[in-house]
Amino acid sequence: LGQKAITIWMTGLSGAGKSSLANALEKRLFSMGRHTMLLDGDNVRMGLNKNLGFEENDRIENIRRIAEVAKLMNDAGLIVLTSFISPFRQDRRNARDIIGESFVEVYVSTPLEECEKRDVKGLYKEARKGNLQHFTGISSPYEAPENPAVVIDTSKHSLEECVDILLEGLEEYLKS
Ligand code: GGZ
Repeated sequence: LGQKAITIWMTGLSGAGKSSLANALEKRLFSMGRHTMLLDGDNVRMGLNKNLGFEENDRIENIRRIAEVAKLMNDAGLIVLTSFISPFRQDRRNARDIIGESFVEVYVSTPLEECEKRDVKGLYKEARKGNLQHFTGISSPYEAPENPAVVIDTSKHSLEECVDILLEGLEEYLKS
């Protein structure tokens, strides 16, 4: 395909803007003639991983399977974008071990306060009320990356600005 097949691994809280960013970035990459595949909750947690929930062991398995799929797709030459909270450092390290050199970590660092204010699906409210167990940021930890390739806070820029920042940060990784 004449492109470097990397996995752009987005991590961040629920509501941080990972999916919107991944979708907008995918569109932009498409317009640049790149071949991509986006993995997110809609196509993975509804299918391949529909037997998994949000307890620690299920999240570990969720991330492991996503990493294995991303690797297969990289091997097929595709640029993969993943959009999962992936809250645990050890799991992201494991994903990096599976995917190898092609793994590029993007930290969507939108603060909890902002994510909770957005509360698009009302999940934070439910978690605060105690109706949702193991909710990341409320009743389950989020471990921020220590050395991500790019950091982007979606509360500080428009979506298109965020894509510009991402593309600039990813430029050296996308160069074939
Ligand atoms: C976190 C949860 C939970 C709990 C349901 N904790 O904002 P959303 O709705 O669309 O994104 C969240 C999504 C997280 O799934 P991931 O596969 O990305 O998580 S992980 O990487 O940690 O395995 C949220 C919804 O699922 N959701 N319950 N308890 N998010």
